[in-house]
Amino acid sequence: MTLTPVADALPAALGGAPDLAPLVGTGSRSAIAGEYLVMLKDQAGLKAAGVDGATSSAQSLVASAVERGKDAGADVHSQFTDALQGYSATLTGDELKDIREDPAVDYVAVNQRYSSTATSGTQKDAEWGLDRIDQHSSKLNGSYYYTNTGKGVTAYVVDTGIRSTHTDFSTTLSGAKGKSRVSGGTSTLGGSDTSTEDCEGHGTHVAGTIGGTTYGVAKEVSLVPVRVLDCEGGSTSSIVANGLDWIAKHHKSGTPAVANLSLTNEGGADPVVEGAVKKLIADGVTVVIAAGNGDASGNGIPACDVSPSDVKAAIVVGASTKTDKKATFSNYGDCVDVYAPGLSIKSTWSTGDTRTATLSGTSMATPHVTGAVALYLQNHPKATPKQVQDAIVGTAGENMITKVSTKWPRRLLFATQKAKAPAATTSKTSITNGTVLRNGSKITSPNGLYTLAQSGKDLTLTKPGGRVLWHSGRGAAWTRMTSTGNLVSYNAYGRRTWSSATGGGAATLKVTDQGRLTITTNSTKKTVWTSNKAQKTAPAQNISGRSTLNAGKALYRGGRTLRSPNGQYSLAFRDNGNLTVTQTGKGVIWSTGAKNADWLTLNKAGNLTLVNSNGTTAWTSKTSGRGANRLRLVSTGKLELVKTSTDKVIWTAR
Ligand SMILES: [Ca+2]
Ligand SMILES: [Ca+2]
Repeated sequence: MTLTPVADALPAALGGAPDLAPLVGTGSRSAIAGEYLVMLKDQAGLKAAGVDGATSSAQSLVASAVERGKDAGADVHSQFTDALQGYSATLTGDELKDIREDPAVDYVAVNQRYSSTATSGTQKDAEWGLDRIDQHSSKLNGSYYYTNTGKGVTAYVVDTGIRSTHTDFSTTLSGAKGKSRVSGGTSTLGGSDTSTEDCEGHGTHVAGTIGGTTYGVAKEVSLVPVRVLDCEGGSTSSIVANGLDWIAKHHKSGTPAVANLSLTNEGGADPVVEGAVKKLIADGVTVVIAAGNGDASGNGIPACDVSPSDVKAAIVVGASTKTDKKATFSNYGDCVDVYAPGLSIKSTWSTGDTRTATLSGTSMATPHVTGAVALYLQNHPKATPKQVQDAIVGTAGENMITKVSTKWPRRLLFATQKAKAPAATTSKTSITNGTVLRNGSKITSPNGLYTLAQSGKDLTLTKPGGRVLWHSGRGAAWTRMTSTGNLVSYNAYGRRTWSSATGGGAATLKVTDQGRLTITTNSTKKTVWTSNKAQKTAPAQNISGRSTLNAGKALYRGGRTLRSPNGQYSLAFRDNGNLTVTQTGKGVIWSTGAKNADWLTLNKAGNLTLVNSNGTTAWTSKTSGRGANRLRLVSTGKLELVKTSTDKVIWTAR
């Protein structure tokens, strides 16, 4: 992206209202509606504006600015950290205003053009289907932004054939005439009808949405026609199965490929076609299938009731409208992995090399997903069909589609693939701004009693013995403290799965000695969020005395142990909650049995107790008021409570 012309056009007079960063380029004829470049001040400017961390690296300054932009609602596309510092984003009017109030922002420029040589770009005047799948917000901005083009990926179009000479398959991204990206293929219609050209139109339309230069999601994908539908769009199970079989033979193992099946058999189960689909998936080809267009009167029915959309290992696609509703005709239900635009979709047509047609159907939704799969496979060429399906489902916007019962999946395709986990925290006890807790890692309270762990299942706070005090309940790949003080869990594709819903400034997450998570602002040290009720404060852990525990001190469950002076015996409060005396070579010689407790302490009253962090006592020596002030493990293996002033033994464990 070239930014230099923008910087030249920066007279101070262009500044908006006081305290708003200038907005430039609004009058340009090549302006892309809703797309902006947010440029940051240089270090001197940041210092003058009193921005926190003004002397940080360009990377971290840009990362914080991006985070603030995202918090304002920006769909961020790319970041610049070299010659210029800033990022590009899709913004609504309100989001733009919020971002212009950021003191770190130097100016905001309207995005005006894209490089034709780059593999990423922004298509102006994109069809609404393309426009919709590059953004989370339902408010369309007229453009389609892409980071990939599907180059090197093969898309098999199992359909009526493809008009290979259509210009949308041969025009390059820079607008020049190139070689058609439609090549090879087969017809399994039988007899003398061996052409892979399209005498119906449907296949050309579908291929255009997958990979046309203007109408396509993946603008440089290779398109291979597998003609199984005749000039009237009809076929049979054996013709379709033969087509799928041909793909399995044609496909080179280990090369990225996807098959588009914008076809359905509303008669129900079809073991022949379903078997061929499963075989193709087992062969490593991702299969994307239309959910189907409802019953005879055009009302959607469960996709699990029709074939082959009942194949779970395939990615099954329902159709959505411009306002994110399920299209009336679209099938729905458990078998629908994702919805994609499928109403009034304009694409290439078979009756001429520049002809187009506008059609509706799950047939039109499916190629949007196939195109998105090609974009994904370009970055992950070795991904299995299962991994591809997980990525498409994981990236899609959850619960976006209305007019579908909330008991069914309601995801909307999101075609941009961009998430990368940020740096992991190096702290053992806290998470600060910009750092994350990754899957499989943990932080612990300073006293060592409480642990916060990130797993694929969720974020979980536990006490010794793995007993859960709190959990987020949402699966995540990592959890991050944002620059504005919001603790957010993300799935592996960068989609938010949970947040503390806090914010307002930099903050720190800690696991406290009282067994709770707290988010405290860095500036005022105010606690803005806690996970659960605080536990009782544990007595300090016994750190002196190799074989003794003094009154007021504690041994933590799973923590430090005592050893007899001769080293033959040890006292441990084990992970499973059992207080035991063990003799070397012989094993356990005394125990309390498993107790629901977190620490062992000799309290001020002289009573040895096992205490639960919720405050209840799980076990006691029943020696209150008898003056015991020290527990000792002697060389005979006896555990004794003594009164140190007289050395009188008050109690002995048996
Ligand atoms: Ca858009
Ligand atoms: Ca599926």
